Amino acid sequence: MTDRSFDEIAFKRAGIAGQVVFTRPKALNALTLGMIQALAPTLADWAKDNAVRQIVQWGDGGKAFCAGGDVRAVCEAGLAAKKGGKADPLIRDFFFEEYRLNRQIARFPKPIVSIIDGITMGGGVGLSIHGRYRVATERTLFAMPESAIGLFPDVGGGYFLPRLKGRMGAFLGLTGERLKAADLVHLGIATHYVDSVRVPDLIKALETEAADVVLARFHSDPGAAPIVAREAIIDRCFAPVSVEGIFAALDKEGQEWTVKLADRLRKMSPTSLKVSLLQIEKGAALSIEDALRMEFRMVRRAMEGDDFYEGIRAVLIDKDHAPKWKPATLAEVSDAAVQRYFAPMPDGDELVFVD
Ligand code: QUE
Repeated sequence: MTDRSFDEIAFKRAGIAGQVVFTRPKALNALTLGMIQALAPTLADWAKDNAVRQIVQWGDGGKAFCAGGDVRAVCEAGLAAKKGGKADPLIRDFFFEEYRLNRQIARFPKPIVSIIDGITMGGGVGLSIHGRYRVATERTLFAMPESAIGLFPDVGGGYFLPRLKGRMGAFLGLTGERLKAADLVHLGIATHYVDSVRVPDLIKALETEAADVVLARFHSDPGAAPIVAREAIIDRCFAPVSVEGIFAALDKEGQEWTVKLADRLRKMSPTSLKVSLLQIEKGAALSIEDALRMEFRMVRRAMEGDDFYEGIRAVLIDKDHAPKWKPATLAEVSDAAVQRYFAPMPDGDELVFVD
């Protein structure tokens, strides 16, 4: 019944497991609206199906779990609409459906095991972080890189980032820092570590045995976490409540690492940095639903601006990595412009959840 195949995602009931495979390896399994629209109803079926005790999801191709949302398609739709064509529903629907799926995963009544073997960024983080278990391997590369494309750490970043220890969430959300397995286990982002050669056996075991038991048996030590040596500096430098304050703190620190980090941050969208920092501050007190509702307001404002399209052009289309942000400096990003991202849209369109 729930064995369904689409060209970008596949589902299989195997023993006590519902299996989800992302099958767009050439696009690093970046999440399309079609994948979201196939996954959401399948999860809803599995939630009610007593034969399904747990969910396991992974990516095809050995390179990525899921590299993000298919933001290139959203960008193209947005640009066409800006050129005077009619508004493409994809711009709104992609994020609407994606964030609802993030919440469905967060509230899912059965364990979800995400095998984050390879690139796990942006939208791929949203598919995995809200579930019960994340298994990292030696190939895992995890990041919330949206500030580089004029966006902000969405898919529930407003919920999970402020819940990481110290100021780690602000650091990850603003810089897009890429983390490997040992750091992920240390921070609690990954719940387990398994060498990638053992992943097929792990998936097999999850067909017959409860996830907690299987994972405890397969887990091994990922080694020392390099981030530990930097936690104190990160907590100091990302404590300020303003982006200008963060730059001042990094400059004051004056180490080779903080100088490089500040240089990297200066290449990010100034609007994204300010909006993201406020998102993470506000999100600390929000439920997952309220955080996602906030992010849906934010993303619709981002689609009205210029930085998202310029970021996609610079990073994914022309690949010159030289975006021309508007505004180009932090000083030009007014408080009013930042606040607008958090206000309801005049059309009254809000993210709504259905059970
Ligand atoms: C920042 C991002 C994303 C990114 C690169 C960034 C992102 C995203 C992709 C991506 C990667 C591979 C694909 C694809 C998109 O790259 O969110 O379609 O095949 O999805 O610097 O936020």
